Amino acid sequence: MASVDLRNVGKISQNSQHCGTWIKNIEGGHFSSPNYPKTYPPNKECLYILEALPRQRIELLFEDTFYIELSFECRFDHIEVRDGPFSFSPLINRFCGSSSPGLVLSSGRFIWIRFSSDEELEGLGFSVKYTFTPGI
Ligand SMILES: [Ca+2]
Repeated sequence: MASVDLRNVGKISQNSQHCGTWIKNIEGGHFSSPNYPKTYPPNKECLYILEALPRQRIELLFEDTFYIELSFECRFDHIEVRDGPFSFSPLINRFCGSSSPGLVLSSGRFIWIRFSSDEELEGLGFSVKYTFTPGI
């Protein structure tokens, strides 16, 4: 884990729910935060790992309708996107607030995405369309 939200220490097992999926659908598709475009629940963590075919890259297009609780350095609620299959793959960015990330590209065939919300203040979340495109 890149960071620990100290507000949740000691409460991690309480109300903790997980979601997300491993996506290999070569036709592309989309996924969103729980309940989108209605408010996502608190204490939620969703992990998505996208896997394209060898020699492909991944293109993510975030919808303009986007809101994740805004905080300094997105340390509370956020969506974190990494360039690879692991939680320690190079960080592309961490997103929160009302401005949609728009287009995000991987350099290889994997992308790692984690959405996490803490115990208070929620938003409508995110929706993202993904496509797998021919690589370099
Ligand atoms: Ca929150």
